[in-house]
Amino acid sequence: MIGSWQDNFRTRIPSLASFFRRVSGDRRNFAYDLLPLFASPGRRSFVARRLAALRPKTPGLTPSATARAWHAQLERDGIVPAIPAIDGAHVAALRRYFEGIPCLDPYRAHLGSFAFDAPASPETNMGYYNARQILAAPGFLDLFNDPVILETAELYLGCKPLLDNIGAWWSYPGRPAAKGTQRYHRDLDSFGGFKMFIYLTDVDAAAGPHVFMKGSHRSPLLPTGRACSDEAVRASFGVENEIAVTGSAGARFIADTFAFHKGLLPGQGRRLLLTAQYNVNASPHLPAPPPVPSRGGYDADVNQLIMRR
Ligand SMILES: O=C(O)CCC(=O)C(=O)O
Ligand SMILES: [Fe+2]
Repeated sequence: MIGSWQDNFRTRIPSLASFFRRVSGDRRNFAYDLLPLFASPGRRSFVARRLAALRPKTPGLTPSATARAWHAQLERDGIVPAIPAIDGAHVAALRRYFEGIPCLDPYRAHLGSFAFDAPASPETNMGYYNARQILAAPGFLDLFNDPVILETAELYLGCKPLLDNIGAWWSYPGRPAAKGTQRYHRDLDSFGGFKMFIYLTDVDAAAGPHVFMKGSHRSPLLPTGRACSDEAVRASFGVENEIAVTGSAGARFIADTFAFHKGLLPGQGRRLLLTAQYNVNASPHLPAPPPVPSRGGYDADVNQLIMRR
């Protein structure tokens, strides 16, 4: 299960000097580096509830019936696999946008950036866009400020969420081995939260669907911080609780990625995914200071990591 106190401490903190250096460089590293010490669901929610008490709330929140239903499903399963898709014209605009800008394999950054359909090497499993590129995508803020999603997040966290940790990447087919997030893992980005995922290509069983182990978000079984085998995850949680999320381009789903999950290595077809996280505390993943100039029409608390006040 979870390792010793010392092992957990050292996961992100090789020395106290490096910890203080990282925290003085970016305050968000304080919680992030200590997260492995709070890797059990009980300890995480203990801290998350206390952090939520300090965060802003929507006065007189009256969540829609849909948000209440998604919240209940998220509590029970950790995932809401089918929420209404985004419209076809928006998907097409996003596809055109991402296909027109370069991406990068951070594990082979020396190979430089490349076009979406020309990965830098046969060993390049994924081609990533950076936060600034993603924030400039058409309609990004509207997509991720969907009022029903924000209501669901406030119900789940007990405070307004922080829109955080945005990502977009291609997964390339036919690579020799699954790598990184293509193997079962838990995310340890914050004390509580969930991600919204949007497929921007059609994703069938062969095109690298997201695979998720229902219920594992509330379980202390198996370690955090490293990939686990399919056998270990299935033995712990039951193969009947494993779901693969397929869908056409534009399909959306939300998932508490403290649960075991992975994005399968595609057998055929490239997969393009867009995602962001709704967190109770800030992760250090977004560039600081907030990259987007202040603008009206969006909740300043929810968007404080993205948008200057
Ligand atoms: O590629 C996927 O479907 C999952 C990626 C992942 O692990 C994550 O976004 O946390
Ligand atoms: Fe993940």
